[in-house]
Amino acid sequence: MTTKDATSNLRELQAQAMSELGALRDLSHLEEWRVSYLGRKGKLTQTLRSLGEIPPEQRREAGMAGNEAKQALEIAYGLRLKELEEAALAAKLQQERLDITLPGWPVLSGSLHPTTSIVREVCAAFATMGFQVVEGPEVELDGYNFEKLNIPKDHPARDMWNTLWVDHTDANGGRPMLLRTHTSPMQARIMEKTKPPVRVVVPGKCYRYEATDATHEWHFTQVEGLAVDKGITLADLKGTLYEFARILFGQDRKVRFRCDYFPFVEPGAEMSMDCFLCEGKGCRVCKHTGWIEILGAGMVHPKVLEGVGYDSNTYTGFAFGMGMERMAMLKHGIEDIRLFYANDLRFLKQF
Ligand code: 2NL
Repeated sequence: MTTKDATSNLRELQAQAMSELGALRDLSHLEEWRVSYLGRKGKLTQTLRSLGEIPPEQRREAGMAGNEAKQALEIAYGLRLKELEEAALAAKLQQERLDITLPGWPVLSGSLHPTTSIVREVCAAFATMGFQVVEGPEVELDGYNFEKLNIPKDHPARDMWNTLWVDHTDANGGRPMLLRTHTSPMQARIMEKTKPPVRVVVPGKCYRYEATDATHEWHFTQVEGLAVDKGITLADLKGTLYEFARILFGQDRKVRFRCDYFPFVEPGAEMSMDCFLCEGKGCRVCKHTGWIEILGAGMVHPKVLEGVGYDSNTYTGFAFGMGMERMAMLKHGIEDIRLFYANDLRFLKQF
């Protein structure tokens, strides 16, 4: 091979390589190109190696052309590599593009159980009239649930509360325990610990050993209230509970008190309000009477006051109690109390 032939071969090889390089479209083809020209067994490398066959004194021209070709291809390769890498990155970015103008996934939010909501509403209504909110134990002593509330053992009044007794008498000196049938025992506890004036409402779960139907549950939620001070009269009871009915069911409400019996009050009464739906004309909610019974109340029995250490000649008080599920049923038009604790989301999601 003459140096002239080798030189023209190298120029041709360089031109061919350059034109192929320009036509390449991606990095894997570029790598193939590099191996095929600049690799250890590549065309350029082999051609350069073959220059050794030319006698040394004639080699100069071909050697220069070889160096030129190698340098030119290496530089062109570097530039092309950078170009294709940038193009690949741009394509990847385009493909993985995040459209931040798309709306996000909605965050699912829960809601309060209807019992929780109504307890809060009722307590807030009494709080505006100066009542404190207090909670007490659900497992109670017979002494607080019954005896201190003027309901002695073996008295027929006990039949008003079918009681769930707890097999737990050893831990407290043999005194019988039960699941509280109302939240009144906490009020007795408060009176024992506090001097009048006392104004409290006590919300909480209560339990009765009863068959379940559309209007009765064996567990339910009650709010009871108590106010004791010098000079408290039945007028205070009526005014306070009237205001309560107006806060919860609307400013136009009327209320009606009729005698009722609860062993811990004297006199005792039940309070009704005119139907908030038909305004007294008669409808399904008020069972066509125009009136809805919402709570029981009365003046605290002197025996109850004496039992917690108050002087019943100095102090008087009123107390009241109401069922929260019943209140929520009225407000929302719920027809079956068993829906409250069935854990059916179709029911719960409506609140
Ligand atoms: C009802 C009736 C009532 C009371 C609860 C009470 C508590 C003490 C003293 C006197 Cl410590 N009374 N509570 C009084 C009258 C009625 O609830 O039908 N509740 C659903």
